[in-house]
Amino acid sequence: MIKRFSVSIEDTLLNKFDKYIESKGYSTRSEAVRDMIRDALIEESINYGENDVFGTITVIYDHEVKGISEKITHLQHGYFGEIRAAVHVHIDEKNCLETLIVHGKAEIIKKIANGLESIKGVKNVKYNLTKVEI
Ligand code: NI
Repeated sequence: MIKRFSVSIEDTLLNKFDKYIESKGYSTRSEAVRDMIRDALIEESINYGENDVFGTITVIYDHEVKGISEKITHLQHGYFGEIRAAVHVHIDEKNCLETLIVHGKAEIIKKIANGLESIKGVKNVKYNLTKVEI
């Protein structure tokens, strides 16, 4: 069931919002507001909820740093329950990119990302979490 509600908002803020949603390709404000509400609730649920989350962790590292590949593999084996898949791309002669597809408690996923980041030779780690439903 769809419900309607009205929102009071300053002119300038509404103008900025309209430009923003136009740049994102929304055809109505309602569509944009619904997506923003969903995003906010998912974000809240990821950070403070009890249920498992899905996500990716992307790592960029220099594979020429001594022992780095073993350290990364060792860390990943410690979380075999959470790491569902891994994709490895050789960026150039020395740099590698690895994306892990993960599933589990958000705090454990963040722990994996932090663990990877602390390995010497790892240049960048980014993670992205989401949920099936809110
Ligand atoms: Ni590689």
